Amino acid sequence: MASEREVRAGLQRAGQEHLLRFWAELAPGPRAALLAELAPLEPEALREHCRRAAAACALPPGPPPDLAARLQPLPPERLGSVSRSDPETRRRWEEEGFRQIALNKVAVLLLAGGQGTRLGVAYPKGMYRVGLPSGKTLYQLQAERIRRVEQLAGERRGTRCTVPWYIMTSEFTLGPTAEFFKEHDFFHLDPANVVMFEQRMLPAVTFDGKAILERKDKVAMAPDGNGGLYCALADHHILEDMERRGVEFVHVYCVDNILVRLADPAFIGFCVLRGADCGAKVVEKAYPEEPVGVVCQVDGVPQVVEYSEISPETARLRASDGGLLYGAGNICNHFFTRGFLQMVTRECEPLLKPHVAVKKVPHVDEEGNLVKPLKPNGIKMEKFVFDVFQFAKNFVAFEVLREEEFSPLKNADPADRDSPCTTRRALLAQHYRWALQAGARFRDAHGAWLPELPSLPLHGDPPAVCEISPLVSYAGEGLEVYLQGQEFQSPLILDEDQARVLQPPES
Ligand code: UD2
Repeated sequence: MASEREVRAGLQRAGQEHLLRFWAELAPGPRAALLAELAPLEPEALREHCRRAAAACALPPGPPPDLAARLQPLPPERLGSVSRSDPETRRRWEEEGFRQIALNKVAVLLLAGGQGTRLGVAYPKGMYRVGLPSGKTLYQLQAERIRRVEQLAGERRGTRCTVPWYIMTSEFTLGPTAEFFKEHDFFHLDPANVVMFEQRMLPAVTFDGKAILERKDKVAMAPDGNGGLYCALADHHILEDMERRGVEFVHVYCVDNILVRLADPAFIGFCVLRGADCGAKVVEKAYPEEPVGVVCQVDGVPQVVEYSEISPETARLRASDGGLLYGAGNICNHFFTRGFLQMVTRECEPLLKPHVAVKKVPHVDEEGNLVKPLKPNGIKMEKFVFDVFQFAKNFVAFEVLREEEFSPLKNADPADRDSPCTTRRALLAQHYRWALQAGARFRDAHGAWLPELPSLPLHGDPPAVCEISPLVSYAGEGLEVYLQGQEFQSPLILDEDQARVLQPPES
């Protein structure tokens, strides 16, 4: 453990000695905690971090003035599309994806270090229950999709296979996430195949480049963004772990999309058959201001322009067919080859430019009083996971259907978008569609038939409550055996292990 003197010398070099200004009044415990927090901050990097934050803040707000002129939509040859391809092509993609999974060459990597500020819960988002009849959390749904995709791949190829689950956490999420997995027996996954690792934290900085003290004995730290992935991969030797397991392809995804298809065979297969080193799933943006990045080209190079960094005028531009010109919405589902990740972590990570977010950061004033600012007073710097797309040799995008694959949980109820209510509805509507497609019919409590496709409303509650365990079906497959030609009354829960069909008792 570094001594006070060493830490103080480092802080002096970084121009941040004020972080020790309450040292004299701290008890031994808080002193040790503060030293432990400060010791890993390398002086030159800290100085540079604070300098960059202040410099970025001095720039005028909004996107660079010339950005619009440098943007272009992604050329069509880089884009695959589920809805615009024929069944045979889709089958080939899927087949290839399953083949790679069965060969144990595919891993999934969850980005779960975020603080979930908008949702406003004090625990990691993956532990959230959106109110499904089964009471499942986002983590449980994801774990069960991993088990099911392993099973499907194994059955096709007559083998047993594993999709390792890497989970990037942060200081905020590691403890509770690890605890939650233990409590739930890793959702029946082998713990040896669930690898949690922690991303770095960075200090929040004032507009004049000083790191902020949140308490007398604590620096205001925040995770370094989901692009902190690349440092974290190197810090924890994760790529070496992948290599030992023979993993060649990694599906990286964010925690909050209730419909996420882990290790999606179609996406993996498409990327592999295209020889891509890097890929992104996209959906058509629902409306110009939707908070998703836009997959496009900047100066001819594939990139994502984040929703916070595109001007409203550019976001509203229309193409000749009437759709949004920049309509390829990033859903934070990425494909990387291990080789690409290796190259990025070794060579390109330092080139990633941090993004600036101006926030209200609680802090202590000169006298040591706690202050909850009413207006933004600090800068948080984050790297973005997709900023490595620019280094790809062969980047592809894969367009999927929103109603099948994207419904993120961002806001607390009663927000009208991306809330527990909208995500629950999206999942239940999907399962209702799957059940109808498999030949089920539903009656309401009075015995009247409920509507069938295609008269289903796109928004609002589905006519019947129907929840299908991911252990029974990953993407709507295999349901005929339980549902074909059968009548059900809402709610219908198609349960896992024994594939039980749970029905309310006859009244
Ligand atoms: C993300 C995408 C956005 C769009 C949207 C779709 C980024 C930078 N932006 O925006 O383009 O695809 O999702 O829902 O990817 N996280 C960490 N560490 C951090 C910060 C975040 O692991 O330091 C994780 C977080 O736990 C989550 C994911 O990254 O799983 C996305 O983070 P977010 O919810 O803050 O991103 P959002 O919605 O602004």
